[in-house]
Amino acid sequence: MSFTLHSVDPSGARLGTLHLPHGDVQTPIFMPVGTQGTVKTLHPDDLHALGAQIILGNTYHLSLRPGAETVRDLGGLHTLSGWDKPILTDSGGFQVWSLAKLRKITEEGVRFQNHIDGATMMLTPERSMEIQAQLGSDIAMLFDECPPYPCDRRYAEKSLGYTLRWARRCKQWVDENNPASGSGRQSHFGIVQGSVYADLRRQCAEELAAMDFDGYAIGGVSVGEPEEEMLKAIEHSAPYLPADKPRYAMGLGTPVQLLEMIERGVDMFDCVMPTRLARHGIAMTPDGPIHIKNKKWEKDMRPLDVEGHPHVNRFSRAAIRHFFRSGEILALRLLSFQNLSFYLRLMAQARSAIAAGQFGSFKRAFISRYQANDI
Ligand code: PRF
Repeated sequence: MSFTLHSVDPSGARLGTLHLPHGDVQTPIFMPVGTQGTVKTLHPDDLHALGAQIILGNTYHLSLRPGAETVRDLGGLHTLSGWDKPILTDSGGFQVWSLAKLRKITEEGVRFQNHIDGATMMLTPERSMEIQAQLGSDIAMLFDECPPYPCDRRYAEKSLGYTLRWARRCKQWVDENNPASGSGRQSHFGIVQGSVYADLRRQCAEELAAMDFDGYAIGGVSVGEPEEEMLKAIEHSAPYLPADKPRYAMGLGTPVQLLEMIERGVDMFDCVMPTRLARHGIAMTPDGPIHIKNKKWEKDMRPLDVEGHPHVNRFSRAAIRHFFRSGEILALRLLSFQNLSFYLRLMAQARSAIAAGQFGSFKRAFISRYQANDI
């Protein structure tokens, strides 16, 4: 993998290209979440039509079902998912944290009862890297420990110790077992933790940078903290990461938060929000969210978003409301399509604005329209 940084806008926003085994990715980029090998309700051809460049898969879910060895034997995650462009896989620790029961963290790794049949399992840094190698993703995330919010200083230090020592073990596993070089090589991203503590964030960023990974993520954000803390966590991490490597803020956020992060030098994002809100009947548009169940759309012949995709816009708000209220799957599909299309367009617009050196004015214009609430 390599990363080309084309330009940095006066605001700090970066324009780049990631070169990965399954293709190039223009950054800043949003990665639709395909936890189980599918982006919920969408066909890979839909993702192509939306302009998706890279999607995300999950170690935790896929290793439980159908199993990492099974995915490997079925030709890898690209074959299973029918998606031939880049895939990034998360390492599993965060999903264990949010989904599994009876978690116990030790130096060795995390022991837990899985959320499917309650069986006791163990995920370690080595096993996470092995699973991700079997899945065959373009980018594998290191196995980290995400502390909760709020988190006292003592626990944050202890947790950071795990994240840093586990990063070394991940690197060692990769050096010993995954020596393939050249353009088909899997890339590995370190994850900055450290909770709300500026010095811990900096220490983590610097130690990971010294270990020389292909890219770096900022983790432990969007875990219930106020937005101000989230932005501070980025500000306390990003400046200590190498400028010539990609940066990824994990598991966030709202459209406005994405623009704030881009301005702070972040290049990559993922979030379940667009697809999850779709399943709750919320369409995201440049004029703000539309609650499609609302009676006020009952006879509204307009499309959701005049700038949106023709796929969605052949249906009126009234029709989508009817489908949603009737429990029709098409409604979930159309809203998912709309929301991901909106997020991906936002990233494309951000890239154009950065290329023109006008990210700051683009961001202000986007926010004032998005928040005006005059749908
Ligand atoms: N670590 C990992 N995955 C994640 C997170 C993290 O901290 C987050 C936190 N927002 C989302 N996904 N490995």
